[in-house]
Amino acid sequence: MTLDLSLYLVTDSTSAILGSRDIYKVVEEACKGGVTIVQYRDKTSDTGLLVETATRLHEITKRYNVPLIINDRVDVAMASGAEGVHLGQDDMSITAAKKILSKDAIVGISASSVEEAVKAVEEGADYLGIGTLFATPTKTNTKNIIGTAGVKTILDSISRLNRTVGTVAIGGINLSNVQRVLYQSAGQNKALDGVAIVSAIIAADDPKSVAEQFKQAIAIPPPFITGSPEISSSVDAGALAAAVPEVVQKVVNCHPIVHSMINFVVANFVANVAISAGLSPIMSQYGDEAKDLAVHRGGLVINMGTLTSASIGEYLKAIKAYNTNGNPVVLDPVGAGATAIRRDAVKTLMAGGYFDLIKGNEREIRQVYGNTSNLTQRGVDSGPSSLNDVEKATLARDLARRERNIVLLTGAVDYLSDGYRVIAVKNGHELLSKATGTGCAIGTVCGAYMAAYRDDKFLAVLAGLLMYEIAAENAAAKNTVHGPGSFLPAFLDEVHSIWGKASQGNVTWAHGRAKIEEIQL
Ligand code: 3NM
Repeated sequence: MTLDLSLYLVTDSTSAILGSRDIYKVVEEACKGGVTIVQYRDKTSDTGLLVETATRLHEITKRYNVPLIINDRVDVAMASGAEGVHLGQDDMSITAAKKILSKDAIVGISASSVEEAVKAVEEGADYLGIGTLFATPTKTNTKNIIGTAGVKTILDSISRLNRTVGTVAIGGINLSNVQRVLYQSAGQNKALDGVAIVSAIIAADDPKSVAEQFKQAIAIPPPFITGSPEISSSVDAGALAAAVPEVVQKVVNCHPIVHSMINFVVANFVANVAISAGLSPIMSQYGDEAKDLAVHRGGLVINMGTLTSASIGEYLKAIKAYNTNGNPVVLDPVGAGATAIRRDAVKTLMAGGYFDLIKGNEREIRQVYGNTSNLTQRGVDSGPSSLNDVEKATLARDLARRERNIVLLTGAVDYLSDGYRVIAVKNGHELLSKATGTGCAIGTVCGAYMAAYRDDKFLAVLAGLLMYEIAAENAAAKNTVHGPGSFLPAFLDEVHSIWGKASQGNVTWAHGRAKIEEIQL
């Protein structure tokens, strides 16, 4: 039997998951639906019952040409004729299991860190069960919750070894996140070979149909992958700048809807910026509304500036709706490092959905990346910078590469990266930092730009940002502007003026204005 790990079913006989269903029936239905390998996992039954159940399961899986793997117990695998074992870190070693089992037996092992994974590959494991990916009620005594970023780190490390090994991720995988998991956890040279699923199939009313839906989902990229982003490590800043006016024209002519779950301090200002920029804003905080809003070709912005105990659940519902419809989502992790609640919120949101763009100041982006030694954030301000230009550019690139998205690190100089290209944007004006809402509105503008210009979301964000910052420069240059109070209305006027020109196909507003340069790292 060939080892196809693409849809790996792990059984669970507990009342919480299997309930009163018949394990044989569930496994047979799952095989009919297309699972490619089955692990019998039962932590409590006596050996006699384990062997009896494994033997009956093996009769079923053989009929579908699906290998059966036994959790933990080499003796049960041998007695039942199963094709292999799955070992935990505290079980018999791979070497010992290989000595006892037949030559072609499959030996897999759980790995939750780079060290465990590398050791397992060196000892000859046939595959690794990498996890725990996301927190899951199915197994609560897990060692590490590693997320897609942790899986990617492990894949990158083992891809450098001179032995290949199969890989599946496990923990909290379901139909709504499986495509994102496969997409975001892919390493530079090695992607997962499959996903391991317990409750999403075992507890399903119709395991066959759910297995079929997994097969379909696994076969195609996630819906939020639009256009054909050209991954190139070098940037022609001049060509990017030249492309911007046409992107702005296309966006304003689309009049895209932008749904901002934004903080209450700035909601009115941000809605006014959006209208002035030719966008169609809605400021709903009600997650269930997203189902209806996400069907339009619009964007969603999650801005956690005034987080409440109810916010996270509402955000997650909305993110799911936009991810499912393939429409862009922006994360603006306002004050991400300021409190323990916000630090946890960032982790929950990142585990709960895909963000096409993460936009934040230096401290926020560092917090999202997890690079927070010597870092405390007081309130929502960025505070003094502790990174130099190269470090900021590197941070933006590394976060974007890890999440497979776009990162905009804002400041006096903004750094924009898609994980490969990095550009510094030196446009804008100091007065933008003297009033609330001016940073938040960038998230809303960029969400709308990505929604309306899908061919290249990196260029879309750059276009939104340049439109915005050139408008700020124009406003600040007016002789009626003396400070933040007079700047804000002038800024809205200038955003509106660029909209007017762009909608007529007049591109002069952008001539010679972009101050962007490629950063070579
Ligand atoms: N092993 P579900 S997590 C069996 O981290 C198991 O090694 C894990 O269940 C690990 O698909 C897990 O229902 C349970 O979330 C996964």
